[in-house]
Amino acid sequence: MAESRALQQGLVVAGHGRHCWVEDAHGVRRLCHPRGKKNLAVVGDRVLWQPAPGQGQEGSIEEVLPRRNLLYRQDELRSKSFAANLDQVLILIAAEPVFSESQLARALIAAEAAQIRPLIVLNKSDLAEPFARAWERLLPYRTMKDPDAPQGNAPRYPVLPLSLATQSPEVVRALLMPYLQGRTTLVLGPSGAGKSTLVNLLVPGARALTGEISQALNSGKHTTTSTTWYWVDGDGCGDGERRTALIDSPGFQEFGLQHIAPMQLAACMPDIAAHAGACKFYNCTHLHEPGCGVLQAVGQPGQDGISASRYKIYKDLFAELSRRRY
Ligand SMILES: Nc1nc2c(ncn2[C@@H]2O[C@H](COP(=O)(O)OP(=O)(O)OP(=O)(O)O)[C@@H](O)[C@H]2O)c(=O)[nH]1
Ligand SMILES: [Mg+2]
Ligand SMILES: [Zn+2]
Repeated sequence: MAESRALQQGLVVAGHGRHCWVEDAHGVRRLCHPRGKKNLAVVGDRVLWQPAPGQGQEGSIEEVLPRRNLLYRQDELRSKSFAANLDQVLILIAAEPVFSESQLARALIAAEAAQIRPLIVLNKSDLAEPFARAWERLLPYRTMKDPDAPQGNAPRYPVLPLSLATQSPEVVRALLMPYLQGRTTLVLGPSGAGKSTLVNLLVPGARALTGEISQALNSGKHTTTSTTWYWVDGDGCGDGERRTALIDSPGFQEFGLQHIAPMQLAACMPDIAAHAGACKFYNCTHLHEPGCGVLQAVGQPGQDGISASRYKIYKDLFAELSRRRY
């Protein structure tokens, strides 16, 4: 009895209310219940668990192991964790429904704050006109430079066009696998962008519910209702090779950033940060100060300027994050 109930390491692959599905070293998944309030785990967490006595396949989570990172949003009233221990977040938006630039910017800021690298994919390029408009709106993101890159000219965020409805799985794989291979990637984006369609395409047998199916079943607006981990390379993997994983998530509408201090904002927006060094005052808020390098760069033509829409997002967010708490 003692041996069979020994603690084992597992990976949280899906959430289910307070409970979650944990995958063991053999790839077997079982429903586990958290012991106490402290052990609330999220997808991507490594946990220590043990089988529950006399309950067949179920188990209990005894400990959540320390996280490398956690991507979450903090709305006015609640905090929502997306997933933990990520290498990357793939922000999937589409030509239709028209994406909100503010939501895109917020997702990028949350990723930067958690030190998780983002990748932007614009889906539904088969819808030519709305796609052209969306691609144009992404110009500031396509041209944003990486202040950390040695050359100084590398883009901060890869921005890729895609048409999951019309491109073959081979074409999609050729385009995306260089970014996904050997990494754990959370697929994040608004409802209807095609997140589950992408997972189904890259993970044969995933059978994640997609829009058409939910419409047929007459269910609500959000097709995916819980976050789920998928292995992209099947069960077998080469010795020592890191496996590729994709995490499907429900579409988001709200994206609160209450966990970020207003003065931290500029550092999480690379196009703003690039000009903050030129400000006269070290504690410049970039809102009204004389000699502000950021204000000077707003609306400047050319690739080094800050677009008016990005600066407005900065200003509005600064006000929103200053209003909160205390
Ligand atoms: N025209 C077009 N439609 C697409 C494309 N990719 C996906 N779709 C459709 O978009 C709809 C939504 O796709 P889903 O994969 O369910 O979207 P989702 O992002 O998972 O949505 P939620 O689960 O609600 O967050 C479905 O009807 C898809 O068939 C595309 O490239 N072009
Ligand atoms: Mg979905
Ligand atoms: Zn300034």
